[in-house]
Amino acid sequence: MNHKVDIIGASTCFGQPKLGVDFGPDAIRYAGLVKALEIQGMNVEDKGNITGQYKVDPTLHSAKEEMGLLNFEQVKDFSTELAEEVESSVKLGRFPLILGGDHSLSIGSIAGISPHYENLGVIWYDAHGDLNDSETSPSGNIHGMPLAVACGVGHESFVNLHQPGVKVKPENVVLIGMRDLDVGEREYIKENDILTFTATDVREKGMAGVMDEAIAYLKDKVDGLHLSLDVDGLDPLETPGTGTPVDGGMSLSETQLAMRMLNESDLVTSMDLVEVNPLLDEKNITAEKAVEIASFLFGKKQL
Ligand code: 5AB
Ligand code: MN
Ligand code: MN
Ligand code: MN
Repeated sequence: MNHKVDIIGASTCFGQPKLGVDFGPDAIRYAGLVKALEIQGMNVEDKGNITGQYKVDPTLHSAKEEMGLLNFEQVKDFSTELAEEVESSVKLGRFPLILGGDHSLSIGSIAGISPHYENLGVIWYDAHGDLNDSETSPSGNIHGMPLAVACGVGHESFVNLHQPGVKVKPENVVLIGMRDLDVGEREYIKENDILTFTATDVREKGMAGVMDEAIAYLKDKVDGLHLSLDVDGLDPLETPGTGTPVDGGMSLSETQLAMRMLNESDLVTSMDLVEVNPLLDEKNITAEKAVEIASFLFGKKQL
């Protein structure tokens, strides 16, 4: 594990209609992220927040739509700025830990990371596949599209953001925790044979079995591994402060185990920790759990 960690706050809420997720990075800081990582021996630099040039518009619910994409300009502008910040962190040999913010931010984070690898792997830990495009999306919300964009599907100014071309090959992607996939997403997963573990697969095989398979699948073919963790991958009883909760999710202890196994694999080179919305939370517990999850990825043990 790279011990040099850059914390990059991705203060955006334009990928979905609920206000407050742009405060996620600060909520995670207030829950003690920097100290928790320093205790694990990390050299942490907090780079502050990226906000993009657009002001958050409280009338977002009537957001402007362009070709089936809500807040298209804002997301594009934000992602471009984030990609630059993330790339400069990777260039310095540091581990970018990107705090969200809604999941559309991964358009920018992955665009900044992927130029540094021949074969970037991605683990998408989420209730959702985030594999929609403007045609398959039931909502027009771009936070349901970033993984499709990374795989080269979607509006060309997203697909070619920061650097032209496909950022991640579908065969280098593993989905974990899936339990709310749209029709078009299921088709995309089948057509591209993406290694997928649903929430019930996790029940059946156990998290250790799932992570063993995921790590074995990725380890010899990728030269970098990006973990994109949406807190709605966990059950809403664990992480209520998120915009699109889905019942039947992973527990904190299953997630801790997954993070411990990833730490031991020594494969992970960057992470998004996203969809924490303090306005929907109870006493900041979702941000506290986000800190716990990151701590386990960076080596925290219970004994
Ligand atoms: B999240 C849905 N598939 O596209 C859509 O939270 C939900 O980043 C997307 O995973 C959820 O609107 C996006 C119905
Ligand atoms: Mn999700
Ligand atoms: Mn997501
Ligand atoms: Mn969500």
